[in-house]
Amino acid sequence: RVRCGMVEDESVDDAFYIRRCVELARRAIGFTSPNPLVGCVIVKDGKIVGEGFHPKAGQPHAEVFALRDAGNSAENATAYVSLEPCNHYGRTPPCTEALIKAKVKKVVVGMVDPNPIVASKGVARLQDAGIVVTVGVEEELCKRLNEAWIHQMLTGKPFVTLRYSLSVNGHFLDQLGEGVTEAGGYYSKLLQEYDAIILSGSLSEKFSSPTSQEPGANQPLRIVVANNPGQFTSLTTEASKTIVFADKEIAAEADLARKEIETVVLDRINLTPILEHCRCQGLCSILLDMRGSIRDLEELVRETIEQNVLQKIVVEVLPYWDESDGAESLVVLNGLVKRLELKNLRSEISNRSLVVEGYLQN
Ligand code: AOF
Ligand code: ZN
Repeated sequence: RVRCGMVEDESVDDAFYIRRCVELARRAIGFTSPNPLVGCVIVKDGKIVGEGFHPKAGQPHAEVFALRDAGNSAENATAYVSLEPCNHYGRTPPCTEALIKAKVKKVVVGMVDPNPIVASKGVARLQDAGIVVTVGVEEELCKRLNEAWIHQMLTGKPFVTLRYSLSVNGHFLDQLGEGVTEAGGYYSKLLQEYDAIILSGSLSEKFSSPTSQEPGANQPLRIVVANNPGQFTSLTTEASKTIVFADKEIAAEADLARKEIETVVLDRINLTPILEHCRCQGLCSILLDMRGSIRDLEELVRETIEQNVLQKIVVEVLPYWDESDGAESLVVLNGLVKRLELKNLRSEISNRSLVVEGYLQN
């Protein structure tokens, strides 16, 4: 376990410790939903004496693990938490009471908890108990850590991200199998962050296995959309659960009832029942992956934009000029929207590709 050594000026280093909290929280990526990722460190005399993170919904919160780790050293120490400590009895008891009982003298909070049952009540409870509280340190980083959870908490709707890969001449490349998973690669890491992934049912078997390769990764639920007659592949794998949304024709043609694949048959594939399924299952984040034939998912992409439920776009540009047979361009989505401006852009360059991501809202 990593311990960070002596730090001379504690007040200047609040940001440093909150960044450490975020680092710890990230260890549970893919496992905490529908709860957020949270990390906590306990610092005394410029030294970390306890660390913890929230491992899974139903299990103790980050603060409890960090306090346990610190033991008696928590007395008169400062607790750093990436998310405001909770003040409610949920699946677990309130963290505010645990911090008060441990006699910490100060709490530094990355961001206020948007959950209406917490929403600043945790801060107020700590202050009432005489604890000094600082709120809003490395706030943007903490918000990004839980962007999907925050969105779902504030809107009651899942966070939807659209993803695709392009050649340098603007053709979709996923049907060629580019951007497939590799441990440490952006796609493998991305998959880990989502509760569900929506895929076309007409992917060839060769490219049909979008599985995160990160060690011990939790795999997203695979939502297969089957609306293209004659091309349906079931995408069954041992690694992750699959549910198929099929239109009537495909369901009959592929004889899905007999194949023991969980299937929802719709007159026509559309976004609403898919999002509703995710909401009912407590799935907070969905990756709409335009892998395979873009035409299969075109309608869904249109609907996400028309219904204003698309939050984020992730585009991978691969270093190829590609004019091979069947190469398709973004033209299929023409006329969808005049102009969309992505905000809060981020990019990542590897030797294989350039990944650009941005948000539709601020
Ligand atoms: C924290 N630290 O590590 C987490 C918090 O059902 P429960 O008891 O797990 O409560 C879930 C809510 O508690 C969750 O929606 C969020 O508001 C907060 N999560 N809070 O102080 C943590 N995981
Ligand atoms: Zn808590």
